[in-house]
Amino acid sequence: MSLRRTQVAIIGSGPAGLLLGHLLKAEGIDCTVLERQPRAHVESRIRAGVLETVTTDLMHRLGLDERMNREAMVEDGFNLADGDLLVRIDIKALTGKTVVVYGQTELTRDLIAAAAQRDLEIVFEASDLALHDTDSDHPSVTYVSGGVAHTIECDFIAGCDGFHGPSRRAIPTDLVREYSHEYPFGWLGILADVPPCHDELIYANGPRGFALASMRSPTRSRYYIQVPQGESLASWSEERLWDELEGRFNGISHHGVTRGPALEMSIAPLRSYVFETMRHGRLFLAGDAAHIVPPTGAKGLNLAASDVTYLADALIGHYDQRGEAGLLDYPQRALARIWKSERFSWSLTRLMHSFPDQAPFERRMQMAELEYLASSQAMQTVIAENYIGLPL
Ligand code: RFL
Ligand code: PHB
Repeated sequence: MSLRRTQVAIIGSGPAGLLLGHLLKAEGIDCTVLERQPRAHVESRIRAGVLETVTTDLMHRLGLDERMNREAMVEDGFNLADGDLLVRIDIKALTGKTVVVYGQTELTRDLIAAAAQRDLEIVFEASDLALHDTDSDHPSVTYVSGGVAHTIECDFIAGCDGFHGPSRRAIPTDLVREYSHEYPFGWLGILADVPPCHDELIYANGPRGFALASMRSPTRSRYYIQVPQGESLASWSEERLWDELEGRFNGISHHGVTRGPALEMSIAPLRSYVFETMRHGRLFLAGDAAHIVPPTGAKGLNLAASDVTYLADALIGHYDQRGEAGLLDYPQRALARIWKSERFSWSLTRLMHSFPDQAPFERRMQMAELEYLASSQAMQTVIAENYIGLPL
């Protein structure tokens, strides 16, 4: 049994936990990151690809942007398609800003690699983690590592443990409100070392549902297609998936789909979810622990980044003796941005997917909306300013 103290115990080494740990450490605040999975598992999870400036700004602020500056692909625009209609949203012309393609995997690797140099402790393979006395002045976290039981006493706990972690569940149910919406489909993704079919992302709808052509680099592609809820990966051979992608993108993309062996294939469910509140005493939730957006619109990781920007400000303010207002206001500040991103992700999901019970009228509404979008700069600006990320 080991007992020690830190100022902030951070649960989870996803983007939220890692960014928060580095932000606090840079201000001399002592913290420890506790992660259930092995390092190799965390570093190889394939997830997000598109980063807003809210996320890239954090990497600049931390001085951990060297590889990102070199390797990230700057995107001046992206495309929305339906059948043969391809509408380019020129985000740079419409907003003056851009997004970048830099995989969550790469961001995570950069943050983990820098931890040792900056004395940020990350305990991987921390099992049986439990939170204690979160509503008191002396919260603590217990876990098991290397067969030894550990207790960390702290001032604050940051629950950055994703949708399935224990932090959210440590808040009494009579104090919370959950808002949840499930979609009747998931995304089947494939990653392959083949050149992208188009220079910019294409989100496509059509009679066969949604498909997304994305990328990680000029030689690595990431594609997704809509599959029914509960679909098994076993029913999709690589061959079948490439056939489907060719059918979807060969007519509208500049270069056409290039096939190649899958580096990864997986299915992710789609849901919208918000947990209010994000604070209980000295426990604060951030990122997927408190909210989920469907990946249409690429907001999940970027919301984790905005949450921890607010939370780091609040904790730094507390330790700088600037008072508790930041900590008390944290949920309200974070949720204001979260709900707007929830709205955007939900509306883009609704516009771009085939719903099993969709009436012909609703399908025509999708087509009419995209045709209107094609001719209206005002509509394009609405999409563009949401895509680059609303101001902090
Ligand atoms: P994470 O990344 O889920 O990290 C949580 C961490 O907590 C650990 N954990 C525990 N640790 C200790 N004890 C326990 N009991 C624990 N239980 C869990 C987990 O092992 C994990 O390491 O949450 P975080 O940090 O909030 O980050 C959120 C993002 O990962 C997520 O929102 C994005 O990946 C969402 N997302 C996208 N977001 C974007 O901004 N742009 C995109 O282009 C984008 N594309 C995507 C996506 C998510 C996808 N999937 C798979 C859901 C594409 C897909 C397909
Ligand atoms: C990705 O490249 O993984 C990606 C891009 C855009 C999204 C979702 C995922 O909206």
